[in-house]
Amino acid sequence: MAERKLKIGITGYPVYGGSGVVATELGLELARRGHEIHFITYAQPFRLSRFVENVYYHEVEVPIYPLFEYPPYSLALAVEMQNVTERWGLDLLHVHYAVPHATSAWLAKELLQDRAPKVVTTLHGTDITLVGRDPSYHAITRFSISRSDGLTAVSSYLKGETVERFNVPPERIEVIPNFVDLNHYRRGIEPCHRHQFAEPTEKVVMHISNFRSVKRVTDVVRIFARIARERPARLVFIGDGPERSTTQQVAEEEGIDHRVMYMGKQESVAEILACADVFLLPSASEAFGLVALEAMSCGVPVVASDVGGIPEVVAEPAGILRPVGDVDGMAAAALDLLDESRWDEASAAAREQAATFAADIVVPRYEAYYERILG
Ligand code: GMT
Repeated sequence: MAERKLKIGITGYPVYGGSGVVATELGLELARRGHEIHFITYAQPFRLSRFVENVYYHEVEVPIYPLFEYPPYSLALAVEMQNVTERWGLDLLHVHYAVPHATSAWLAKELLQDRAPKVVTTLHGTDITLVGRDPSYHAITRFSISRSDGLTAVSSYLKGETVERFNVPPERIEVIPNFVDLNHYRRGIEPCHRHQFAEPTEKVVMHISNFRSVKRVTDVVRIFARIARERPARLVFIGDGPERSTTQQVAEEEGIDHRVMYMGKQESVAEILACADVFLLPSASEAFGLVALEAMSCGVPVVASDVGGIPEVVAEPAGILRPVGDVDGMAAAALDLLDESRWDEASAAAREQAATFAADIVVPRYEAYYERILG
């Protein structure tokens, strides 16, 4: 339990992506530790489907008007942050993903003046490496993060990118990695659905993503095709997005489409992940790779790109990293990990490595950081 109970407003993308998952899970963990949490977003966070003590949800309403081709969500969010802070006496606003949340938080502070709470912004990835660097957003993102009272990044890699591309002094950024609930993400949870995906003699290869080009999902298919040539296996995809049809096309070209299963978007992935034998993450860029951590927590060894923050999360013998695009190397690595002589050790190492990112270890680091910012 925390020593001082704080009132914290949390904003993130409620329905998509790892940054939204982290924002929601952090809020729930903090609430469990006795803090009062106010989610301020445009939709109910997708992992918040039941009543939880100490947790409140404030929906940001964005009125539409014929003049608005693009309704100004950032403004409506700033006003809701102001309202919630005034009404509930928030100590802190913690925003996840800088664009546009850090800007809305700065506006809320301006509106509140001497009643303003402290603002902490957590940088997650493309808010720095892609979207925030776009000339349309760079100046406002740089300004807004420089106005945040606290800045955290999910990996040392992302901190380095922020220092370099946004000219932020390194001492302004605290690296606090993402975390995982070891009790929820684990092997052996019932019911295990493995028989839904594969015959007992087949290996289950898995990938979860939003099928954006940065994930290189067609590499997943090509890696799998090479695995399937050597041993009986199935590929299970979870998630959906723009590259889905290209992926199906490549699976047909490789002659393995009958071995591929598309599960679409799933609210809860732990019980499916726990059925996997190896997880593939061949992304072009990844600030952290939360899904690799969740897989490892389920005792699933990972084959991933040696890029961005991934080496801070996945290390041998829990997984194997290969250069981006090295489809042959990743297939050989997956076959290595799937080998009966190696799998048990890799699986145990994956779980052990995931334990170093346990919520119980990481969440207190956020609490300590809040205390520092609040002075
Ligand atoms: O930046 C994105 O692509 C979106 C973001 C998200 O909301 O899923 O993903 C980033 O944040 C995750 C949670 O911290 C990280 O695990 C992902 O590695 C990171 N994605 C990228 O850097 C591409």
